[in-house]
Amino acid sequence: PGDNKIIVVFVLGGPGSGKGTQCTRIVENFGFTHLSAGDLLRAEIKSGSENGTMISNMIKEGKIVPSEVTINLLQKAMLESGNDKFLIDGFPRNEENRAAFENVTKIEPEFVLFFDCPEEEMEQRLLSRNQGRDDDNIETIRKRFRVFVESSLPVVEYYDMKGKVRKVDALKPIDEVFESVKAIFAPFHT
Ligand code: UP5
Ligand code: MG
Repeated sequence: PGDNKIIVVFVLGGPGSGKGTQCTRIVENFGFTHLSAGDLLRAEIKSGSENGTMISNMIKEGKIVPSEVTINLLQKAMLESGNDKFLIDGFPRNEENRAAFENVTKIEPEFVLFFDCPEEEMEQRLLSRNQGRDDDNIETIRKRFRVFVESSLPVVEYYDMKGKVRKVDALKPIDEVFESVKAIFAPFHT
């Protein structure tokens, strides 16, 4: 911190592990801008863009949207924010997302915040969330879990090999999870 460098933290973890919930708390305490790739994609559907139908169909199937779509949305949001510290939540979700983001932006993440949570707990959380998300039904939830294990966990492993993963036990209550998160973000205190 201190110079003009852009700081990116990737926030990863299974569906319902608490990424969005904890990002909100981090923003309140550490001056980051929160960019949820899923929220940006859902906003793109609502805006009536030409990609909307394709994105909507992929989200309903728990599939990963082509990286150029997601990266465009992320880059636009980064520019519009005027900030230089970002929490990128729910991205990169596969090896192709990761490589494309690096190639296009030339940005390497500072670290990866990884929320570790058992599937049974995540399933309960998603089924009781009631925010009307098209993908919060048991069929789509099972597909999301599969894609997470097969495509997204390898990205976490890639960064773990580089010593960049900060793993948090996400099974605990929200306040206790945030205590662990706070310790990791202490160097960014403003
Ligand atoms: N909750 C949170 N923390 C809790 C705790 N410690 N104890 C008890 N309850 C807790 O939390 C989920 C629910 O659990 C909430 O009700 C919360 O109160 C409670 P939340 O913080 O929303 O969890 P989060 O990890 O953000 O769950 P989310 O469902 O958003 O994760 P996903 O990764 O599934 O969803 P995302 O929006 O990132 O992606 C959705 C879809 O978009 C993907 O499946 C994919 O199709 C597409 N997508 C792409 O294609 N590319 C991308 O780059 C990103 C998304
Ligand atoms: Mg989320």
